[in-house]
Amino acid sequence: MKYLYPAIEPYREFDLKVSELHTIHIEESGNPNGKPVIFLHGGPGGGIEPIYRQYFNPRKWRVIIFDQRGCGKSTPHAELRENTTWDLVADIETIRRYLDIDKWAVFGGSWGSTLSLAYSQTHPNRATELILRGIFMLRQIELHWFYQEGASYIFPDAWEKYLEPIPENEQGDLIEAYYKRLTSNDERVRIEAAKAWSIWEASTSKLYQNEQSLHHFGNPKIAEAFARIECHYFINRGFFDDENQLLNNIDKIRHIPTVIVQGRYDVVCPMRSAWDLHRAFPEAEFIVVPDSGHSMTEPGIAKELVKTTDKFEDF
Ligand code: STX
Repeated sequence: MKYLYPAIEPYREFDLKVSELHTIHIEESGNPNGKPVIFLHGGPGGGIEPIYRQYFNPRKWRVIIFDQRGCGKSTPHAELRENTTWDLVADIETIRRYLDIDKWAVFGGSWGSTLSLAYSQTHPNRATELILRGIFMLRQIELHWFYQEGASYIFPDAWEKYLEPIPENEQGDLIEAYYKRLTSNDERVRIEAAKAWSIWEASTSKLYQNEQSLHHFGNPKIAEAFARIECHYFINRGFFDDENQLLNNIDKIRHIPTVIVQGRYDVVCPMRSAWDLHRAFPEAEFIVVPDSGHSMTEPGIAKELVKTTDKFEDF
């Protein structure tokens, strides 16, 4: 990956108890005295991947990444109780206070963009900048497109495999049908559904598919957290009061320097949402990458993201 910084290890890792039930895993990498940035991963339920550290100049940034509730090294694994958007927003503040940070840059793609918007709209004076990629606002049109009908026309081959665990008479509401299986007491049922759900997302994320990410989400533990947590958030409409909550509250964050990076051929989070955000937030720099899909590892997306973090690297 020619645009990314070299692979690094965290200089510190720790666990933080955030509720009676949940403990989250947090890592810091780069420069301990650098400019702080909080990295919000995707899914929800995707967990930390080491490559996330490589989007930041390690001499300049103090990179804070955590596994959101129930995924990665956070415990209990794949837990859905006490797991909502607003719990995660509260966790981000808990981490910030724990690390004695006043303000930080907020970086998030896909579900990470959803959470970045929810966090910054709740705490509008904590983000120095917002770097948002592959915009997802968890509206019904977005869920319907990817999990019910739309993306299916572009990836009919992968779609067949996504349909496999669901009998025809339940295919009218696939999120509902999946939720039933992902919350089953029968582990075999749960894991079969989790793998099919996760592989659908992995199969559609890049212009050129790669075996590695399919393999990653074929791992039963990783797939279980990803699919269960995503489906739980979607069944609950992201725990928003209103379908358009993130757009309706945009005025709360229009003072924050913001960059939006979007792949033109993003099939998971189609550009319609980035466009709606750009229209509502015209001050934000809007970068459309003409030859990219959804994944942050798409070369054109990686290049623009690193260019953006470089631009914001000084206090
Ligand atoms: N989910 C979009 C999302 O946040 C609807 C997402 N998609 N893939 C990912 O996240 C991983 C990068 C975690 C694979």
